[in-house]
Amino acid sequence: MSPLPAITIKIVSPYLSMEDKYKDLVAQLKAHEGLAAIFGEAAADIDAAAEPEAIEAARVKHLGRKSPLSLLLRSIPELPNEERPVVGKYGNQARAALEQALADRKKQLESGELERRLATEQVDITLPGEPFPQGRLHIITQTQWEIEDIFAGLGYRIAEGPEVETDYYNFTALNTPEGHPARSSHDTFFVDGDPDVLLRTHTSPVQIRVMEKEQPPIYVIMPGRVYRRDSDATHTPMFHQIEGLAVDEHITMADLKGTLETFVRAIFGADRVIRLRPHFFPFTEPSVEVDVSCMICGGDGCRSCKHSGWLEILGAGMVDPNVFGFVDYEADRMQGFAFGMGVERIAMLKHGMTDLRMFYDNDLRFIKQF
Ligand code: 2NM
Repeated sequence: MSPLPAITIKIVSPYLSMEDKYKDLVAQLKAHEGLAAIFGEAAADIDAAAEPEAIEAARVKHLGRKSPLSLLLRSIPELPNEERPVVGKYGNQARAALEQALADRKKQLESGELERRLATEQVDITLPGEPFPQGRLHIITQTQWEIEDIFAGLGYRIAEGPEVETDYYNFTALNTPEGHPARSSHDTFFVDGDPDVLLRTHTSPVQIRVMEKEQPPIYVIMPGRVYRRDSDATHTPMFHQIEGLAVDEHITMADLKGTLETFVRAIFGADRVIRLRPHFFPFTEPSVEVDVSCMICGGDGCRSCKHSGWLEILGAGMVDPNVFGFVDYEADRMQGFAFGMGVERIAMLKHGMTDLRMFYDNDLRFIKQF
């Protein structure tokens, strides 16, 4: 395809000579030979003036105190009777016309530089404009979406819920009894000092809300912001979690393990392996912590994995029958697994980061790398 031709913009402003511009006056001035000659000479100088200095010189020469026109006008009282009205009338008209012409010419010259450029330079309006700075998704959003895509591919739906929760959804229905350390104001942000209203400390309350509304089979993941009273190199008071829940009649721990292995290989690479270690969570029984073989040293041991070859990446377990009791599921017919992970931690491991706080410094040198 041949390029579009450049579009040329020309502004044409033809210069009207004094003779053309003051046709009528020139005709009338013929009534007085001297006056016609004076005007003709002045007009020729103005037409010829090509810079501001020449205009000023023409003004002094033709309108100054000692100019022929001024002298003629001043001599009116001494003129013969028949000449006086003619010179008086047309002389003043000639002076006004010359003053006007000088001003016009000056203005025209001042815009001359622009005129010259407009006449000689081309403006190609088909050239691309200044590019806008392009934004991007924050690395946490990118990572969250990547995790969501993997589970969407396994048939999971996404569920969301409120960040301001009640004690019931955040703790009680999750089998976290009163007096449990997680419930203390040491770890939890309470809203307006109300012990019943708080910022959710995990996205698990959304799972309770989903189970209250829907019957199994249930396959959902819950991404979102969560809040804990913690702040150092590995903890920020707000962070992102993705939890998952699968409830059906014959779900086993083998399903959990296979699901998590599939997930881990999708996000960290096909040659990763996982290991499950016994753990405790109030809402699952049994509970496990899940490690992935270190993707930095391949499992041989390095600084990132503290020379163990393993990195902890999530918590999981089989949903405690007590939790099913809170949502009126038939606990003896239903089985399910649940898991939870921190999006920041996954992003840090994927990108070899060491300080969690970089996510929220909003330093563009960091943000733009992803
Ligand atoms: C985790 C680890 C293990 C979990 C359990 C449930 C529910 F609602 F089914 F009981 N929600 N989330 C769970 C289990 C979360 O996060 C580290």
